[in-house]
Amino acid sequence: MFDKILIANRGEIAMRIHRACRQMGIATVAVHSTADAAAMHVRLADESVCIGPPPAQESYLNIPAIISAAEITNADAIHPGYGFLAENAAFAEIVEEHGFAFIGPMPEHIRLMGDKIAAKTAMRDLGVPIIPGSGGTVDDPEQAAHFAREVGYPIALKAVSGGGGKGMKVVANESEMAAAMANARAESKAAFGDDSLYVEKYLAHPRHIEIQIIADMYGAVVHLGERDCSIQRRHQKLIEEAPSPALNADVRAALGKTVVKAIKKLGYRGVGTVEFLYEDGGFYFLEMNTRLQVEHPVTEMVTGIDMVREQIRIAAGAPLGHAQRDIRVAGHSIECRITAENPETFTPSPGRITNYHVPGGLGVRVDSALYAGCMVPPLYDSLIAKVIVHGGSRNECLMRLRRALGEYVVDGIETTIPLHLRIVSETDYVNGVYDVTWLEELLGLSK
Ligand code: MV4
Repeated sequence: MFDKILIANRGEIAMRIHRACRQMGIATVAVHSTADAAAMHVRLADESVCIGPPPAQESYLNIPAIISAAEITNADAIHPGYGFLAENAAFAEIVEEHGFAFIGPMPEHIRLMGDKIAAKTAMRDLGVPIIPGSGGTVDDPEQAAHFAREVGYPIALKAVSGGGGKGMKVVANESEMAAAMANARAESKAAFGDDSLYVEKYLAHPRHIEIQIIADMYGAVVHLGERDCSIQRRHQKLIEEAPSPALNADVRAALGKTVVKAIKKLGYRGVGTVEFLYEDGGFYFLEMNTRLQVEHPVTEMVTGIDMVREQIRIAAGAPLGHAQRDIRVAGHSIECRITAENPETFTPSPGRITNYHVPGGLGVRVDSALYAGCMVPPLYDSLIAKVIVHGGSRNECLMRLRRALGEYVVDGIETTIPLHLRIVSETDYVNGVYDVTWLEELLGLSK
């Protein structure tokens, strides 16, 4: 096992990784920008190294500075968290070339899943259902229209380098094709420096459902059920839950089995999330994330499995600690992502926390690096806390969530707590009747 791990991240996820390490008797090294010198993730760590000025490009994304920090502190391994360098295959290679263990998948799998067409083709070949479409890129409107006639309108035009929501255009009929393609190409070129596009059948009201898997380096793979992440606005998730209100145990087991079989054949190692769109009883592969996710706590709460501990064990060469038959989804869990934003306009609201009170009680977990007097700097992601509840039933979660959100005091900045309180009392949300368009419709944002 590792003696010392460098945590190449900040905020709540650096805290989360530190906690797993401390519990396993592993020393931690925090890295931080000058803006985060007083941050809680730095205060808790056994050692810390300043790696640069506030802009992430010069600190949390500064690969030479992070490698140097690992060298001078004599760390054994580097955990990238999520965001920043977590899905950078070149970083994973550099970490290993310098003699440190990368706590994450092999670079080849990070690279494969970063290419949206290659990922889709690979998953299809491994027996995972995909959305019908062109398969490869489309060169001109005539070729795009050919595939569109094949799968039926409406279709989605997607950027090969897209992912995460950017660069998608919906085309309702053939007369719109040429203009939509020109538009999508220009946007994709500007956003990703690549204007290649592909065609897919468009699903109008899907749910976003993702399967969590864990694989060790000896070919053992298990799934930990699904998360429903359909409550989102502009491709930012706000609330996630496990299990999905839309699935039953048989559907879960069947999808889990398909995914485990594919991941096994792929020879994947580490934790991973296989994302699907779910509509009218059908699942369609969207993409695979090769990192620990923001929403991993809801899976931890219903399975009792510490996912960061598993990541560390797997990277150190330990076999999986759980067989599929031992994994049970017990009760229900819901997570609210609290951001430092105005709850109506979503304008960022950085600043100093003047007064702070964290909710607690049975079945309530708060993952955050906030403390009274801390600064929320303006340069990073606006996520400041995750309020996670666990209960015997979904209804028990909702009651605990309303109580916990009502108790949470974060003074000095604006937060999205009031919006979360509103959502968890909406009739459709309470009934579990929602899809990826639901929140934007509630907020009057849909086109
Ligand atoms: C789709 C879709 C409907 N049909 N593809 C948006 C993010 C990107 N990774 C995939 N996305 C979508 N792809 C087809 N063929 C609807 C979405 C989509 C969406 C997907 C997941 C979560 C939230 C979403 C919100 C709007 C649209």
